[in-house]
Amino acid sequence: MRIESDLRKALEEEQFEVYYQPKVELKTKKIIGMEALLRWQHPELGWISPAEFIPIAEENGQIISIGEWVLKTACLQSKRWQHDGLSPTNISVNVSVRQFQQGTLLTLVKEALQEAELVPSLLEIEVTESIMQNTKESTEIIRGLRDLGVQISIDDFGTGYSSLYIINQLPIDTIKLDKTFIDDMKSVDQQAMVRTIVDLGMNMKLKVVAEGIETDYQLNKLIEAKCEYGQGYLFSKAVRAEEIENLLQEAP
Ligand code: G
Ligand code: G
Ligand code: NA
Ligand code: MN
Repeated sequence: MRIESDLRKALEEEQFEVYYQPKVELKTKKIIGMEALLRWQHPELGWISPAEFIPIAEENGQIISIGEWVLKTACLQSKRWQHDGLSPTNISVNVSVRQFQQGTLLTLVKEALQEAELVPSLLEIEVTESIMQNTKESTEIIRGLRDLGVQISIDDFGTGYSSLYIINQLPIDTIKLDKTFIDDMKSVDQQAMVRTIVDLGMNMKLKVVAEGIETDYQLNKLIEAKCEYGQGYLFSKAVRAEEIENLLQEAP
């Protein structure tokens, strides 16, 4: 398959770029962090969505080298923003189950932090509930990351089978309320669901970040539900690092 074979060249030929999507405090719209999101510009096919090529890279193992590159690039970028005098913000990086299973994640994270001379608490690792396929190993790795001082966030929260188990058993910092809950905020049932998850998060002393906020209506309903943080096109899509500098300088 074309994409699979071309993926092999993408790293060495520098076709990847890391984009950043701001994460904001909902009440003030103040930027409190960024999510690193990988982008691939194929020389002939143009932009290919990570939703398309990440699963392939997970399947054939290339996610290991790609993931390493994303993590190091994001850490170095975060440090560069600090050098440029922008106030430090938390940076989150998505990590696949496959990277968890590979056994070198802790070493890699340590290396990335050292290379960038980044304060560990500024790095957040985003994982999905599917890491629970390997409960014991995953729990150990998450503990190890926490011991380094790195933060852990559960992506697409509420869509997997083990949401409550995760909240109860893992030392995590943040849950990211999946976009599917936000899409349908006109429904009273969905509003109840969102309020309940936000309460659960608060009671467990977790940060709750709503994903995929696109309208003022959704924003207001989330604020009513006491959700404190969010991401979405209403604030900004994922943009290149240079554009983030403008956003941070404009910031109140
Ligand atoms: O940014 P976008 O909505 O196109 O991302 C599509 C999917 O690809 C999302 O599920 C997102 O989490 C995933 N993704 C984006 N960048 C990375 C990355 O660097 N590593 C991993 N593992 N997944 C990523
Ligand atoms: O799986 P993960 O949550 O990491 O994926 C995030 C994906 O959602 C990225 O591809 C990102 O570009 C996309 N995204 C972020 N904000 C919005 C939004 O407001 N609307 C839509 N449709 N997608 C969004
Ligand atoms: Na997400
Ligand atoms: Mn994510």
